[in-house]
Amino acid sequence: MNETRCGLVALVGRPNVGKSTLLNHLVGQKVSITSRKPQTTRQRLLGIHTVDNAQIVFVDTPGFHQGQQKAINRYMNKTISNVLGDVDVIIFITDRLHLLPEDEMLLENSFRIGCPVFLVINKTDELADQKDLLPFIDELSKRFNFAEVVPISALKNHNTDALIRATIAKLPANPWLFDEDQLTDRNARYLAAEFVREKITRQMGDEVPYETAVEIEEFKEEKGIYHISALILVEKEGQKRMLIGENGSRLKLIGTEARKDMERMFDTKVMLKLWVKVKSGWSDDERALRSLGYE
Ligand SMILES: Nc1nc2c(ncn2[C@@H]2O[C@H](COP(=O)(O)OP(=O)(O)OP(=O)(O)O)[C@@H](O)[C@H]2O)c(=O)[nH]1
Ligand SMILES: [Mg+2]
Repeated sequence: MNETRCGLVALVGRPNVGKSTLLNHLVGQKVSITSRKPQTTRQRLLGIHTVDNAQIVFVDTPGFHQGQQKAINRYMNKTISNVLGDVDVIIFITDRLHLLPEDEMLLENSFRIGCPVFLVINKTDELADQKDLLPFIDELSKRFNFAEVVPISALKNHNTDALIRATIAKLPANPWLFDEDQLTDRNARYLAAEFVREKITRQMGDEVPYETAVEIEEFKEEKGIYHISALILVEKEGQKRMLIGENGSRLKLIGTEARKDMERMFDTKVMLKLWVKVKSGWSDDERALRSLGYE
């Protein structure tokens, strides 16, 4: 067998450009939650793709944003700069054909690292004419020295193979960091909590998701069945009422959807119980964040 290659590859970009959708396609399984709402991903998560002699360790990051100043938002931006410190390739993702101030900042920080930086233009399925890409690519390539430029559609899985090939070409010769069948560094408890948070984000109006955290209180296996109990923390009493819904209908729907994802991921039957509790101020309280696992 050839010499093994392995490296860390960061996926960075503004909120909502499709980083987690892309990660899931690259890994071939949903390990990172996604939604139409910005700031869905809160913590760094690895997605591992092993093929032939190469292991690509993709790092999904929270969307880089400016403006919000709560502890949770600061934590999310800090996560990105920590990740950038030790990666072998940076994949910068955008979903529109001009740069916003956040993009400029992120690009400057990325090029400062010194590793190859790829430009990935996502959501090409939404373009009226693929030719519109060219002037944007031209202009950006004059300003920045991208190692690769790859237009893709993460959703439709277009051109993601080209991205994988280009990435492998930049990986250093290294022993693999993970077993070849491992897909993520996160454990089952973490994924279970995230699946619940995804359903809340997808099913609730704008305010609730940002003020929600999910904590797994019980996770045990009995006769091949996983018994999982999750506590949903919200900031306000009204949010609790909305989440529970009339006669518990909303919470039930969230639970059913989350359970299906868990059963797919863990490949076993799951009994899921959900609880909702008001804990005001958790999202702006450093200690509360730590106790929820945002380290
Ligand atoms: N049309 C289209 N939509 C896409 C594509 N990729 C992602 N999306 C959608 O864009 C939205 C955001 O996707 P995410 O993967 O959650 O984006 P993200 O960059 O991880 O967002 P944050 O975690 O909030 O930073 C979702 O509704 C996706 O379905 C694509 O190639 N085409
Ligand atoms: Mg994400």
